[in-house]
Amino acid sequence: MQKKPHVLIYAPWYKPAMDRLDEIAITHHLYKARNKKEFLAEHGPKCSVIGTMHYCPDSLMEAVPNLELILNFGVGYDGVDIPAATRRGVKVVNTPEVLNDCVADMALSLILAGRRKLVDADRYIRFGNWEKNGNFEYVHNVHSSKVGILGLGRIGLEIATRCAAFKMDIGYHQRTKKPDVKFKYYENLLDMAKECEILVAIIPGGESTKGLINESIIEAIGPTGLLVNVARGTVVDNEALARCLKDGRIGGAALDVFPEEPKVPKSLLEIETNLILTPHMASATHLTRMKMGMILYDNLKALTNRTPFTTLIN
Ligand code: A2R
Repeated sequence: MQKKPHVLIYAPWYKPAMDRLDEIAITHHLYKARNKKEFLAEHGPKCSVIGTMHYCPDSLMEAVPNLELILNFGVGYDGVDIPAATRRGVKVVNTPEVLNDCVADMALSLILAGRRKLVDADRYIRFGNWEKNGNFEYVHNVHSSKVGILGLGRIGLEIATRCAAFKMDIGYHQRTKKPDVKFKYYENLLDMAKECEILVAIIPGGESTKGLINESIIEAIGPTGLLVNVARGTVVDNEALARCLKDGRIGGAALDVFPEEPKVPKSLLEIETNLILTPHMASATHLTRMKMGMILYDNLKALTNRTPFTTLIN
């Protein structure tokens, strides 16, 4: 019988899926340890795999000298030091595709809730304003509105399909024009922001996209516009967004991701209307999280069987 690999779990994921790893591996749960340094010193050297969610710096790889594989629960891997892994001959796998529909559903939920001001409307009733002040304010359409998708990749395309079903006018921006889609391509993000009423971000995080949605882009979305971020918190200049929301230079925003999760910038928390905040839950349904976990399970099995990894990044 083949020997089971030892896996260092840095950050836990969906438990029913993570528990399945115990069938084919011996897991060591670093996040549960009181003294992480001692735990790493004891278990690091016997592990050939690290399991994590979006994060694995070179220093963690250093503590696992026999490392062969990093299992990254999620499609985004901006927190995993890929160059360091490659330099060390370590393979990295992620969980693409199976979450496309879920993240797109969430993007649409945020578009609908943001445009129709569902969260503010709920508060309006709860604070007694309906009885006191009469009907809620008028809001903006979802249908017939112009949406600009920043990143028409796997998830972006699913968002576009849903926007089309809602009779929206669709455009997109990314670095390369897609030859096979009918949506309007904007070479320049600012031009798209000026023309659209809703801008949805669904691009990778990391240095190359940091602060891409800056104050000029936010202002260009405009006082009746909505920004939806289901990409990474770092993609938006959140301080600029808070300023623009405060003085009405942008109509609203709906954010599922933040630069230093689970912390949310104070400047955003202080804003009481026209801003919807959700705790990075776009792919967090039972079914999708199970599917994501099973991709990692299959890759771990591939390591033992010395067969090809299914979702190799490097
Ligand atoms: O730029 P392109 O032509 O490589 O298109 C990619 C686009 N993208 C960018 N667009 C504008 N400026 C950039 N600096 C930039 N970098 C990348 O993002 C591509 O169309 C899209 C990413 O698509 P996929 O690789 O298929 O990723 P997927 O599965 O849709 O996930 C997107 C992101 C993840 O990385 C997580 O951060 C987040 O959604 O959950």
